[in-house]
This record gives sequence, C-alpha cells and structure tokens, in this order.
Amino acid sequence: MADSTQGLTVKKSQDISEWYTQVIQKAELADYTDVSGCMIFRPRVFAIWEKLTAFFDAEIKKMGVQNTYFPLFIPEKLLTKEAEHVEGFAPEVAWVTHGGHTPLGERLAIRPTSETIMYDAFSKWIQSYRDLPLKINQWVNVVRWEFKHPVPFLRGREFLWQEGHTAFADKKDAEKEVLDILELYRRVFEELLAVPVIKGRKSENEKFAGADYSTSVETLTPSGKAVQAATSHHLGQRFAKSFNINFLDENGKKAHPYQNSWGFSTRSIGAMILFHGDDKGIIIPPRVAPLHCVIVPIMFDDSKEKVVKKCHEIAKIIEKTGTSVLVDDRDHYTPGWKFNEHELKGVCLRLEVGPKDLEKGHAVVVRRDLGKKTFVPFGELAEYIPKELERMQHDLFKNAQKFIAENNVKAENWRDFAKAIEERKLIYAPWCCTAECAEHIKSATEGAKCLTLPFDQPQPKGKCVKCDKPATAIALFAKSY
Ligand code: 87F
Repeated sequence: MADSTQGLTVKKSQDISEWYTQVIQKAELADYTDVSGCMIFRPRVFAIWEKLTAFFDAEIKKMGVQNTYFPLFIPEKLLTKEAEHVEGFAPEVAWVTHGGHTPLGERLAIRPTSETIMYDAFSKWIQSYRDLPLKINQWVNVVRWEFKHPVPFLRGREFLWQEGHTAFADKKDAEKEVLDILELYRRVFEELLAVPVIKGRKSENEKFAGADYSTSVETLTPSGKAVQAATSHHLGQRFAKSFNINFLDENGKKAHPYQNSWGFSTRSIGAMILFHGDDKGIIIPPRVAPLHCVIVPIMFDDSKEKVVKKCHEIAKIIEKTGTSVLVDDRDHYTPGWKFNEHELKGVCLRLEVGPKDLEKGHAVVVRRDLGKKTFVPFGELAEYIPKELERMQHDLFKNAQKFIAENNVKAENWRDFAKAIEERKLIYAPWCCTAECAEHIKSATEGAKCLTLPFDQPQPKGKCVKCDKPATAIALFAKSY
C-alpha cells in the first residue's frame, strides 16, 4: 500500500502544524500540486464538502434563493467600477492577459468574488419593485493570489465557496436576511462540523470595504489561531449606486435597492480537521462523514467464509438505517493494520466480527473518538449504531466547546492582553475600535487583530485595552489564519 496510509510520526499536542500537514496527506484528504496554494481535494474531502453544500443549498432554497452561474472572467473595467471595494484587494487579483499569443484588448480578472459582474447584470434585471427581492447564489471556485505561505484549506490561492448576492426594496428585509444567513452559517459549523463559533459584527477597519457593515462567525482552532468561518454583509445602497441598479417603487418613484452578500468556503473543512483529530489521525463528525462504519472480519481459515457472510448481512441491516458501511474483507492486511488505516482516515465506527463473536451473537463496536470496545448483540445493531453516531456528533461538539471555554480570557490591561496573545488565547477586551489602535495592536503582537465585536456582550466601560481612549465595545482578539 502507498506510503500515505502509514501512520503519523508526530503527536497533535507536540506540533499541531506538522500534525495537520501530515494528516491531510496521510488520510488522503488533499494533495499538493506544482502551483503553490492550489490543492487537489481528494474524494474523502470532497464528500465532506458535498454534505455541507447539500445542507446549506436546501436551506437557502427554502428562503427563496436561486442558483446561477456567472463567468469566471471579469473585465478590468467592471472590477474597478466600485473603486473603494477593490483597492485593498488589488494585490491579490490574478489576471488573464493573453489568448494564446495574442494580448487581450482588456485584461480579465479571474473571479476573486463576483459582486461586480453580478451587479452589472442586476442593473439590467431589476426595473420594478416586482423584480425584488432578487436572491442569487452560486457554488464556484475563486482565486486570490495570496503571498503568505499557504495552509491547506485555511489559506490558499484557489478555493471553493458559495457566494450569495441579494437585493431588496426594503432595508429592513435586507438586514433580516443578513442575520438569517449568519444563523445558517452557525448551524453549518456547530451542527454539522461540530465547530463552535462566535457571531458578531466586524469592526470598521475589518469590515468588507464595500459594505455598510459586515457580520461573521469566528472560531479559535486548537492551533491557537482563529479563523473567520463565514461572512454575511449588508451592502446598503453603495453598489446599487455605482452599478446603477434602480427600481420604480409602488408609488412610481425611482429608488436603489438594498443589497447583501454572503459566503462560506472550503476553509470550513480546515477548522473541522484541526478541532477533532488526535494522534491516530482525523476524526470526522458523523453528520459530514463520508463513511460512518467499517466492519472488519477477523478471519481464520476454517471460519472465514461464515464470518465474512455475517459481516455482509450486518452491513445490509445497518445500511437500511441511512448509515454508510464498508465491509473491509481484504485478505492481504491484518485486522490491526486495517484498524490503524480506518482510524487515520476518521471512519466514525469500527465493528469487529470474529468466530468467537459469531458464537456469542454480538459485534465489537469501537467509536473513533473514544477507542473503547462495546459488545452489541447483532439484533440491536440497527438501533444502536445511529444512536451512537448521534452521541458521537454531540460529544465532539461538547469537547470543542470545552476547548473554547478553556482558551478564552478577559483582558482589561495591556500586560494581560500581551500575555494571553503569547499563550494563543482568544481574548475579550475593552477596545476603542479605532483603525490606528488596531494597527498598534497588530504590530505590538506580530499580527493579532480584532476578529469581531461579538453580538453577545456587556456594556463596555473604562479605557481601551491598548490606548487611553474610552472603550466603545468588548472586542474579540486573537492571531488568525
Ligand atoms: C480579493 C480580490 C478582489 C475579498 C477580494 O465576503 C476583491 C476581493 O471583494 C473582495 N477578496 N473580497 C471581499 C468579498 C466580499 C464578499 N463577497 C461575496 C464575501 C462573501 C461572498
């Protein structure tokens, strides 16, 4: 078998970055290519992505959102139309300049996000209040030419995401959607990936420059670095004005719609991997797992046939409960070798069935995250397995919440703040929320920044944790990917 299926040579607690790099390749989740920052998403990871997209896609369709596809190439003139929004991003735009040997008349940007190309079309599609709300989504790849060193899933040059773009006659309706979508993102992370997130509003200097305001869900991963998990922006009428999107309202008066944009990406999978894995490999929460259950027959020459037959019978019964099952009856590997492989790859449950178990009428069930053996009578498997998977889902989330609870601190003064950053904590601190103070904090800590102003927060009092200005919010800080 390939090298990639051999075990990890580093403990998660020793060197989580090296562990992450190893586990991604050895568990066959992703592979590198010759282009730095551009990775192959192998079947085991793509299956996770499909589970996430299936959930989110169904939920946004209930909200009346329709899927579309807009072109990958964005003419330079369009991209720079809303100057303020691209300014800060310009260094990350990848360009197509030639068709074959012929220089193009106008360079084409490779989609870094689709506001500009979509809103150009919206200006044609929206004429009357009857055309609103307009709710469009697309599931696509985007390219951002990052120069920081890439981290699989978490920081790359090409990734997959959904981007939702909507337009409303009423500001109130648009603002409600911002929060409805944010709640869906919370559910993707907490209910599917078992990753706890904190909802909040971005500070002025961290918001999307094209937005009136940005909301996000954020988390601190066990590497001690935070990730912005997803964002939901209220764009107000800013893009409508620069892209000339108008409609006649019910009274025949011309008005600009209120717009939102929102997205989450394959970066979500990186957070999941960091949270749940252990020294044996990855652990995938059951609700997104490509394979729930592997049955390993313990094979001896005289009983092999009977045992394997029983394993396939059990598989059929378990499959009927909506659980994915594989009977691993390859006979050129020992059971122990198979156990290691399936642990490395994060199969949720392992069933062992040998001749003795056949006599006793039970299977040995081992949960990936606990590693403890439970003897379950064959007749009870159909009931036991789905329940155990739900318990596992629940326990993974509880453990992840425990990590967050143990790794967040309140800092009221700079000394505590600096110490907490050294310790890679998530910090709640009173803050003045100014751009210049954000810069000071960033340089004094080698990169820590305000992740968000959590929705859930007490009235700030006293001084900013860094400068002498009065605090206007309790802000969340950490170093991040
Ligand atoms: C990189 C190059 C050019 C981020 C960029 O968050 C433009 C951009 O506009 C850019 N990187 N952004 C912000 C994206 C905003 C917004 N788009 C829809 C989202 C969610 C999905």
